[in-house]
Amino acid sequence: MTTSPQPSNAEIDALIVDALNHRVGKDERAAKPHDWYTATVYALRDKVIDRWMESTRRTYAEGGKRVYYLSLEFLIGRLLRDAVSNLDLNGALERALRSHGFELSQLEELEPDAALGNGGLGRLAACFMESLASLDIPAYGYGIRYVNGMFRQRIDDGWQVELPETWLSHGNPWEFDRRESAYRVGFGGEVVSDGDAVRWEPAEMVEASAVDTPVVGWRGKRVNTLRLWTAHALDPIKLDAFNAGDHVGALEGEARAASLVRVLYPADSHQAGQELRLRQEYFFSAASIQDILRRHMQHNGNIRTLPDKAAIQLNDTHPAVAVAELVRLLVDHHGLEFDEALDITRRTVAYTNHTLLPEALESWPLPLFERLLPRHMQIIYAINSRVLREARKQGVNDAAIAAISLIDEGGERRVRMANLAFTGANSVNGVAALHTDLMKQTVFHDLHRLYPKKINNKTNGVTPRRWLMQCNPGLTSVIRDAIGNAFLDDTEELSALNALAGDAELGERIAEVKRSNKVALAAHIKDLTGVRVSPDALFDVQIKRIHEYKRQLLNLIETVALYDQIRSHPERDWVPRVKIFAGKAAPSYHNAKLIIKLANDIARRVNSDPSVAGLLKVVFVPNYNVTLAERIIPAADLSEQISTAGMEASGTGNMKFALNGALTIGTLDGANIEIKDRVGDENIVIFGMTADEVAEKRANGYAPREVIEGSPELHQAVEAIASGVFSPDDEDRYKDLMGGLYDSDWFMVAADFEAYASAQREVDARWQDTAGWRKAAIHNIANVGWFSSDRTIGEYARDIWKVL
Ligand code: DL6
Repeated sequence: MTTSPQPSNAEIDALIVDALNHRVGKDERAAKPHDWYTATVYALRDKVIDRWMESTRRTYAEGGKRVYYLSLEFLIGRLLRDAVSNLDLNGALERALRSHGFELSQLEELEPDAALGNGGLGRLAACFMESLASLDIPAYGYGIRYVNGMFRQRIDDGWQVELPETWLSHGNPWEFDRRESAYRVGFGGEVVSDGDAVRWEPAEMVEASAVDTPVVGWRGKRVNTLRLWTAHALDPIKLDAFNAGDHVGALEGEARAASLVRVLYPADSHQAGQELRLRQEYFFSAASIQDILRRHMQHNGNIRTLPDKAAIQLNDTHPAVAVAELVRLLVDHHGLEFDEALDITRRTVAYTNHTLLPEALESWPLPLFERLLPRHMQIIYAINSRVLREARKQGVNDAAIAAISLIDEGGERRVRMANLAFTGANSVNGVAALHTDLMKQTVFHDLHRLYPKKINNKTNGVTPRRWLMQCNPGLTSVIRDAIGNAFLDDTEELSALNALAGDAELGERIAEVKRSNKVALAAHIKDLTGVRVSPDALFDVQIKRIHEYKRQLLNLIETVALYDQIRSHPERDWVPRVKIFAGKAAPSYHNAKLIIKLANDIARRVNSDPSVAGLLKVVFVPNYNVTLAERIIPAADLSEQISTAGMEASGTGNMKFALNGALTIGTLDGANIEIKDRVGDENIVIFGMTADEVAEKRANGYAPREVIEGSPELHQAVEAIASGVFSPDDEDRYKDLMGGLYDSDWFMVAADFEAYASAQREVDARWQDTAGWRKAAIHNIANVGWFSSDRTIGEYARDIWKVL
């Protein structure tokens, strides 16, 4: 690899001024801060482009295998700091901007968050893209360039209000419009027999055209491409209609195409169900597969070598239709026999599962699927008949055959996308050890018996560049002073800190950094919510999507119980706490929205009660996104990872907090288990039922009413909420929500309450032992280097893609 020399300060300065003058079109005196921001990105982009071209040339010259990561979501957040830091241009850029009266940090604030994802799944895709480039693996990410990404959340009188996110309103200097890389994508129509061959004649066509964003790896080693598709009508304006006075009808095709890329569906854990969603899934899958085949044929000329040159990873089932699309193109366009086409597809495609929640497993009504994608329906039937034939040959019983089938025949017939992805892939992976085991035992039980070698585990990871070095430069610098720089290139080198965990001076320095991060967060919270919080209190944080299985409700009920306890026993030595919540609820998820309102109602009451002043504050920080996470995580003391065991596939926030020195209070769920194994039992606070115990309790009849009534603390808190103590303006507001706990409590809030409350008191005791807490924080930082997405991607690369 050849690397371009680092530019001097003068060169960077000249690049920025040149970009300002010639690309933004502004004179230095007239330029506004946003113009300087845009010019800075352009200047930096030029440096990125050099390496991008170099990487592309090298990939072509080496002729190796490429990785293609298909994901409906890429939650990339801001890109400026990422690029500056990975190219090691912080110093030069800061000096150049200062000479014009700007701080880099000030310009960074002008960059909108690219919120092209809902949460964990989309953020994982973004971390993976960065790690792929950092590990020098030639890779493309494929997704959709949504005009409106994840909605902006405003809190009005405690309620979530959804507003459109307009991240493109000032243009996007990071992206490159590639109108020449365009493909046709069809919908509907019919399948026509043509001798031995069949031909799909779609009723409707749109054009997918590529918009590329460079993804810079650590130390600029490689720059890969994130290729997002946008949509156009083939005939953007029907002139005859326009001339005949039908001005709206003339533009209908373009509007219809634009609707495909207009919005990201804001539901992360239940399937959206609408036709537009299936259209989006097919649109981006079809464009991506065409692009992959075009590149393969251009450079290799032989379709049969595809599995040696391409590894296609499906991020959940959203791109599962790509299996049928690849088979279709191999058979209908490249003239292969069906079985060979399926074999090539299987050797090329792999699938990652991210959830076991039944409501999140995608399936489509068969009539809808058949109407929209008639040829793909035929192909799915053909795959299904082969899979079921194989199952019968192995003596699989009828119940298992029904579970394996790609078509759900129970009730309205539906196409099961997880079964399509499973049977069309050579590898099916879960995202944490427990999740992978549960996949084998539950949703894929019968498919796993038929294909016992497919399921494997790849525990998630996060990029340490964004989630340590960039978001927490203070901590990074203290660690460098303590153990040197090796951890910058291999996060597992953080383990050298273990030997220093008892070093009081190091503990003090890390605590100082934490405090200054808390001071900064406190100021931000004051700006956003008007609430004043003390940086000397324990910052207890639960930030993530609002979902009943993540159990923000357990945290809130315990907050109310704590509030009652402090008022009843003011004489006790309470640990001052700030309870920090943030997260978005899917707009149609009633209980999740009510939980946001409850957090805000509790906050209003607690924060205005002088009897707990200085001891308890509650804040709900609006509009949770990547940038907000980057501010909150470095300032957290306690990380709440309290999902019902067996329900959180992995979690990645849990890894980010531990890496920044927060202690976890958590259940034995998802990757918490692996975090516990690495940081050690004494450096994490684990409570509650295991996944097996949850399953057993559900199976054997669980009586939450008895549990609630048998626990005075819980009973009092639940009754206070139910009776309107926190909602005097509408006393019945939480009656049904609390009633649900008495009647069914599917998420085991009551069952885990006592254990959770006593775990919180254990946290208090640990916090009061300042030296012990600091030591535990250091052991957390030291032992979670394994959760780097570099390690995860290394495993995918070796075990699944075979590119390392
Ligand atoms: O694998 C990334 C992430 C996990 O860490 C979370 O535990 C899991 O909930 C999340 N899943 C989703 C929605 N899945 N679907 N479909 O975001 O994936």
